[in-house]
Amino acid sequence: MLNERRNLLTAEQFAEVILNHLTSSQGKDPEHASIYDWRMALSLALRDQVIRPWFASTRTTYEAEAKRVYYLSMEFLVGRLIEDVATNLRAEDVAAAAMRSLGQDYGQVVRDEPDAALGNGGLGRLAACFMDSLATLGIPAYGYGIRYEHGLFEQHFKDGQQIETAENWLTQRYAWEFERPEVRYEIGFGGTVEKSGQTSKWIPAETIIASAYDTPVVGWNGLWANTLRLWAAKPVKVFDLDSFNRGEYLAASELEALARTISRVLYPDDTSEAGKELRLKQEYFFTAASIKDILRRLDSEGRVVRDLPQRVAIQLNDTHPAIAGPELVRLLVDERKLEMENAIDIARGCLGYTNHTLLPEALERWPEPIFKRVLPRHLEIVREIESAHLKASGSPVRILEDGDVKMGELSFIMAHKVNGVSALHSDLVRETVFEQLNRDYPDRILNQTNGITPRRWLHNCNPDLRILINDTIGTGWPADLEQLEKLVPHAQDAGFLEAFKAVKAKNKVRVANWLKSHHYIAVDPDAMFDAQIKRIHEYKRQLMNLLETVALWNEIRDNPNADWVPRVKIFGGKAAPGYVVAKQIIHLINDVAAVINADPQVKGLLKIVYPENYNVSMAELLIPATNLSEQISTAGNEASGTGNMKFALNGAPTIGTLDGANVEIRERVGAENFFLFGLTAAEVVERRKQQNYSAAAIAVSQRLSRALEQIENGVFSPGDPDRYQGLVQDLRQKDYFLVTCDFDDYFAAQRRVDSAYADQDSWTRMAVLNTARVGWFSSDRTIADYAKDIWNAHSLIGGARQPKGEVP
Ligand code: NTF
Repeated sequence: MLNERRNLLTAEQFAEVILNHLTSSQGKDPEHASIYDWRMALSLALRDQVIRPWFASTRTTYEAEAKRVYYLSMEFLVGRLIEDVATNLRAEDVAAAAMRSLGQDYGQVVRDEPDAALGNGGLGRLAACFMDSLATLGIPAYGYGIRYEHGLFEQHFKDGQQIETAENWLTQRYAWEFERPEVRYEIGFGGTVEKSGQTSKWIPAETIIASAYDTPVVGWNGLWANTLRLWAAKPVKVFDLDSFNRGEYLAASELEALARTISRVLYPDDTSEAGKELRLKQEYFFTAASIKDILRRLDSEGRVVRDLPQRVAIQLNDTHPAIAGPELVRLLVDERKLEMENAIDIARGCLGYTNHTLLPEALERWPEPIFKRVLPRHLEIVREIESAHLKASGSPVRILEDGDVKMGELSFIMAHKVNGVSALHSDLVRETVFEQLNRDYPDRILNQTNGITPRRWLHNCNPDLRILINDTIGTGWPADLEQLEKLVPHAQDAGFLEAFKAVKAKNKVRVANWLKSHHYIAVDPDAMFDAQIKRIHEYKRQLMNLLETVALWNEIRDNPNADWVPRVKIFGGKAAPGYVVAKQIIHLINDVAAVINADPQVKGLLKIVYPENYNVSMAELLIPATNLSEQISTAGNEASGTGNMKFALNGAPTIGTLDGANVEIRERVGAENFFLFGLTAAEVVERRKQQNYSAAAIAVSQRLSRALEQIENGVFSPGDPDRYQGLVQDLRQKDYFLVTCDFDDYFAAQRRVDSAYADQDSWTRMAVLNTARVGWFSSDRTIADYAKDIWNAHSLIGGARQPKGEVP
């Protein structure tokens, strides 16, 4: 058990470490160092402090013969790390003082760090929060993923439209990682399967190298550190000298370029066709490397494969690493000579699968011909897995169907536990996508409601609120977030409410200044900040928010003398490059913003801002400054949401539907502190069965009709009046996500928000109660429950908050 916190360095000592790195690692003297050099020196100095707990954790795990958790994820949306590491080491004051003593502005250096944008959205950010919580709870764990050279794209707006450029976070050195050139595995693709007697051997046609890069992830108080191991693709043969000598210079480097393609970019998850084969290769690449690494570690500890389920828990973050099942079975059967059924059982004993979406287009299916071309032996094994399943359960559900390999079914059948990510979502998983499989394996599905790390999402991103909370209830909450309940009585205390309001006001000024300096937009920090920041998707209904904005604009102009509550509508988010409708929605937001923001009649009352390139760091800035959190997806579509938790934690009440984790947030904060509207998931299903439901909804809503007509007649696109005809036609004729049906109720809920906001005391009380009552949504709670219910893994730090249940 580890329970000793190492003594912190003094600011003076730490300054010396920084200076040493500036000279020895960066090769600069203080006079000539750039902000980049200072940032590197600071990061490396912090990284040094993580090494000791990191080694100690590995040693402790080894000595305790503890079970390890392996979290396989195509995405880790890590963001910046300096503050994360500094605060988890409890060295933020020391680090800031050290930098000050060296004449540097700590905050500025912190903000110079580019985001590690190795993810799209919620799924990737969840993986990053889980890494923080695994380390905080002291559970031995590895995160395994891909070291994308370019992460997701960078978003720009040109004439209101999204433009994507390559994201270049790795053109600078990444201070946090250690390259492990000795940890490399050959990964094959394609080729043939050789049979001899009962045995099969895969002879791949093409081979590349998976090469490891390790980033230590230290938990709260610096007690424990795990590893995030990301794989980079490299060629087996780096350079072809023969081609070069023939003068074929491009050809000489071709092998390298081809191999590296595999770890170049992260595909936006919701596009359909593009790069299908490449994506399958990426999935196999990182999964196969991880499984090989897991087996190598098992071997090195002198264990046999029979022990796997006792030693190893592998969690599949969605279906992207689903090939882990067949790959593990392949290695056990073809290389370790186990019987097929035995191998399948052992693999299942290790595997858990988390489902993050019910959207059919996001449930992966690979056309058999592609699958066979890339992974011929795995296709045979999938057939074996399918027949073992059919035989054991008598189920009619197949993995191979209509010419596709269905990765959801494969993951379900190969996992001993399958979980959804909110109570509602898990129910829907049972009732819809996996209805039959749930009947076949009734104990397999369980719920694990998502969570967020309180370190990044309150302690670090909202320093003034942190101080206020510390002063009010003490400092235990970052490791035990439900202690925030102790704030509840303070919601009646006028002095506390004033202080809470002042924090929010200060955070809003910070955002107003940033909008002015970085985006040349002026906003009034006294206006209500109303934010919808997330990926742009039809089901998330940014379009409904925008229609409400247009309707409000009309209303204000019709009644200029009414008592309007000034609002700033903040949008943020990227659309997948191939998602045409989402990109049109972005264009429309920017077009509407241009017209409304230029209208003198609503000046000071209504403003739309949409800063480009939303990412984790922008969220950390915007969330603490937000008054109203928009969580308005069509019920039954948002698996959980985690932004909803971040806003509530930072004192922004939600306007939302009964979808995903909104349901549980509302139960906890209290219905009176949540602005509910809209159809329920069951009503959505019923409504979709009706004929012409959108036409009917539009017919009864004058406000909606008017807004739609304005958009389709070019009021917001005078130079190109037909620009949005298709978008509006779709709402009139189909409207799959029921924007029109929920519109009036949403508009009414927004007016309830207006009146509630007008009474600032009661609004602040609502905000406080949101903060006070969402402690349950800490990812520490989520991880403790995964450890108990799925992994049977345990904390190895004494005195830490233990996972509920038994501890060795
Ligand atoms: C997302 N899924 C869901 O859309 C969110 O509701 C949820 O909060 C996060 O996962 C985390 O569980 C995906 O990104 C994907 F890829 F599955 F569609």
